[in-house]
Amino acid sequence: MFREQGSVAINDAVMSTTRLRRGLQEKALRQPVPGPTACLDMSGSAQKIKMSKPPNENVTTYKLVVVGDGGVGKSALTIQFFQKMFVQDYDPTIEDSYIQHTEIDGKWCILDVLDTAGQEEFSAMREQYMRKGDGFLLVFSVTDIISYENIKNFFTQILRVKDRESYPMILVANKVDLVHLRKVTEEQGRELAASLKIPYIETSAKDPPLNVDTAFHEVVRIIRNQPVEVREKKRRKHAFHRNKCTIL
Ligand SMILES: Nc1nc2c(ncn2[C@@H]2O[C@H](COP(=O)(O)OP(=O)(O)OP(=O)(O)O)[C@@H](O)[C@H]2O)c(=O)[nH]1
Ligand SMILES: [Mg+2]
Repeated sequence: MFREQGSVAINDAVMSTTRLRRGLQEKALRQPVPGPTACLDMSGSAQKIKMSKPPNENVTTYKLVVVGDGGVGKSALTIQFFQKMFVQDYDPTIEDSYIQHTEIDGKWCILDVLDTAGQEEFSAMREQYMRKGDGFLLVFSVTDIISYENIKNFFTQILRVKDRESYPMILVANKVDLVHLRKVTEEQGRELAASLKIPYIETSAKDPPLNVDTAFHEVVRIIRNQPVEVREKKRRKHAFHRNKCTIL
């Protein structure tokens, strides 16, 4: 169903990475947005480096939120996507956010990704981040049947918070490299996705990564493919909140 992108940006500009771990807020890491970005074109037999246009100021920002139970690999996927490395250690997240310019299907955009806490003790924060998301990655681990069963709770909570019957989301079955520990089959994953009417993808955050970029890019595609009236309604709602004045 999914293909890896033919063109993979290898030098995307990480504008800022804010990490909030165990109550400690590290200083935001800021790097200047470089000029033309080199892209490694993996399509065809020969690999070639091509230069893409630098992003202009009018690029759209997509706020993506990664949700799912604790330990399913939300941070590993997010860090693999942004920093191209696999984090072996488990350090439970409170809330981490990453921002990056990137090119998806030939169009530049800003990806603002929120990596959330899966641990139950932080569940009170869920509604707040759900309100902010334009699209969601619902992650479970194929080695953890409970995380698979809990996906429905995340799904219904998002729809309730958004007051919508559907919303841009993708079901992500992570840790598929752990073949011998697998408890949830691909068929079960696809069944769940079909029942929720959202796309399904199998990933591994471990090196070599599988479908990690595709999972994030796919959510952006779903957001971009929303009917115009849904996007317009959202734009008007934002404008209303921006322009709202208080009568004293
Ligand atoms: N083999 C394998 N291990 C993974 C994969 N993804 C994550 N892990 C490991 O699983 C453990 C938990 O991963 P995290 O990414 O920290 O899990 P999380 O979902 O962010 O957990 P919380 O922050 O508590 O919500 C870590 O030891 C990771 O190295 C994967 O695709 N394959
Ligand atoms: Mg985490």
